[in-house]
Amino acid sequence: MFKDEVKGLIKGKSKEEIYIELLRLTKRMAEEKGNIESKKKLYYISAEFLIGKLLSNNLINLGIYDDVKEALLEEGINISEIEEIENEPSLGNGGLGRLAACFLDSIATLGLCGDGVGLNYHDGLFKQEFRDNLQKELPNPWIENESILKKTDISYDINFGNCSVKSVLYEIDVIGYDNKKNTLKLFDVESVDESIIHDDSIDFNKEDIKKNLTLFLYPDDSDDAGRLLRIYQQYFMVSNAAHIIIDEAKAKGSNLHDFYEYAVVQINDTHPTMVIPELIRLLGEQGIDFDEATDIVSKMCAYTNHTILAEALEKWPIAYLEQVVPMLMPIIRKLDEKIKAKYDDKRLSIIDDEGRVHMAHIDIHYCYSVNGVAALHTDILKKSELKVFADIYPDKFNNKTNGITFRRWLLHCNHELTDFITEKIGDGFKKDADELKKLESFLGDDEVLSRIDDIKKNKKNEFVAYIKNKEGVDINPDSIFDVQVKRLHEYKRQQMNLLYAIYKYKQIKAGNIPKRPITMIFGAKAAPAYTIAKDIIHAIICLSKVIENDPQVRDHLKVVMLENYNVTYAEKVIPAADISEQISLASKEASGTGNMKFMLNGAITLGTLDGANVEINDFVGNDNIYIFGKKSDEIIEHYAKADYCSEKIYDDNPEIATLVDFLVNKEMLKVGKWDNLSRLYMEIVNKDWFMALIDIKEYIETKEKVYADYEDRKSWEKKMLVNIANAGFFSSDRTIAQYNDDIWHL
Ligand code: H53
Repeated sequence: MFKDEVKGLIKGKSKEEIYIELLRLTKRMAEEKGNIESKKKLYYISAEFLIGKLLSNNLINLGIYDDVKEALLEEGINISEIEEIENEPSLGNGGLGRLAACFLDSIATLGLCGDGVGLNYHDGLFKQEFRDNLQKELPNPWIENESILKKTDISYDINFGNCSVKSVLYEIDVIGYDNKKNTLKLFDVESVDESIIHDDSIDFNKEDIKKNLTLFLYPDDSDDAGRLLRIYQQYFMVSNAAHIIIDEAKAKGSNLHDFYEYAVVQINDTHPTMVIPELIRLLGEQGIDFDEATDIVSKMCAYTNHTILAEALEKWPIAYLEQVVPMLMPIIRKLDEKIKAKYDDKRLSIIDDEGRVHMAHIDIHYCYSVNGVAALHTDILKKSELKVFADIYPDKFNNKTNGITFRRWLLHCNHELTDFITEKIGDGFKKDADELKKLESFLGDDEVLSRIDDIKKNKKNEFVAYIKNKEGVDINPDSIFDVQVKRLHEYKRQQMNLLYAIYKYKQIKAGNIPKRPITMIFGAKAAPAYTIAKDIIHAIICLSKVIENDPQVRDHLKVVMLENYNVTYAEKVIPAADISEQISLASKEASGTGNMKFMLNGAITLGTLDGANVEINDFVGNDNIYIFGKKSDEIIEHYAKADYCSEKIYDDNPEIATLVDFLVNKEMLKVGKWDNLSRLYMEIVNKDWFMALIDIKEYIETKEKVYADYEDRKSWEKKMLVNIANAGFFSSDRTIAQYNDDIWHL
């Protein structure tokens, strides 16, 4: 029936018109479903929402995907051709933003009343292109004439120290799987002006706040103007959020003295921290005195820490805040005075002796919950990184291990696997992910095992066709797909994987031909001002060229650097992966969520005992994961003692030195740039802040074992099945249920 309706809608239309018809259809149906309502509402504030394309996911959550797919097929159109037309929203960068998107999906699916609040970046995170084997950043305009955004008439006057802007609110439907909807609220400035950006560069006048405020996510902050712009963005985001939270609570009958019964705010990383003083300020305007306002706000705000990297724990100089948000400074000073009056430990202060405001300290003192995002991460927060705080607030600290939405990361991106699982254990797992465990009863069933393998082969073939079409790259579908896709950062150690690729190249040159060809796939964007990260990308691309030019090696080893890795690319490459690289320096990856997506799609993890890898290991057992490298305690000790010396490892281990030396050898310099390659070389030899060399030996040995084990197909297939069967815990439905039970109480 419904299929016929869809056929009527699309008959005789072009693909672009069909996309628009389906977009309108999903919007209509979402409207009919209506909003999830409750007295108390969650506001999930985040600088990033990496939502990915929405059409197919919305069709799945509305329960009409199969009908639409068939209706299209009957018109001779594959649904993937329509998916291609949608632009991927550019509202996020990495795990933080993708987590926010998965959470919104689960919140709606569980029928909890909760909206996301963020900014409507027009050019988003930059688009990555490779030119001369280097990353080039371009604007990434993604908003179409008719898009998923719905303009509202909600608007606020937002006042900064030296100017005012008018905001405008856009909304995106967040449709629960078989449930009603919530919204993602994205604030924009009315006066934003995309024309100040030129096509070929992301440079722009950073001082023209009225025009530039919502152009880019994470504008370059290597100068004062860039840093100030980030504060403008953050305040704009949270001031709008604070206004709308108050308005909605009042509309539901709150007298504001009972505000915390109407709203709970989840603060993600420190970017939204200013919501705390801003709410106190606005409550003051409504006649509530400082102490009561502080008490109310502290009862409704919760903070999630997503990293222990000092660089990501923001500390803003008072002078910056005085310039952009002078009205918040008296409040921040009072909040600080309360702490200083109570504790004489300087490490607990909000404002330090150098006149910097520690945003995370505001969160920890004035939120009622502080959580980490994986068991190990929370443990490190409590025992070392935030120990002084955990000691005074033992009850505030809690763990919420991250999760991923299975709607996108299984049902949408891997229909074959979804259907096969359904065939074997029914479709209960779609709502209760723990049911995947039932798959383990098939461990002895050869037919099931080969089907899992066939599905993987199909996904590899599909990926091969996709990348050929997109980038013109040829990949051997029979090779091992060894994949590391994530933000580029030294702590994630793409450079260590690169050193392995060099090792393998040299092995092949020496006549040690691998049993099966290997394809090493990288995908990563480097922050525009992060020089070494960009050098690592350059070196990976250069090595791929060196290999490509070498007839002795290229049939056995291929290195591919995906251009402009994003959610859409992830949805293609993750189901095709054999090996999931999760090789961060132990203690540094708060959780990771890519690791969970790979596991769910039957890739085997090669990783360190870091972040959620630890929990994956606990679930699948040592035989179904490859763990190597130093443990987090040891690494934390090295940092404490400052006794790590990469130069010593380099000097004492000629076999390691030759790998590093390769970076600046003749072949590499033929295709690459001396400045970049030599800088990376020097960095690794002299500094290696994230200790690639400490684990390289063990990494090489372990990876060799992984490749060898891959040849025992039956036992590998079992590993795949065990990984899929044990992925249930990593559903974001579980994570969100825990947030709700322990923190939000919606
Ligand atoms: O957040 C993810 C974690 C991951 C962590 C990531 C993250 C960002 O993407 C950006 C900033 C930040 O502080 C942390 O690196 O380990 O899984 C979601 O919690």
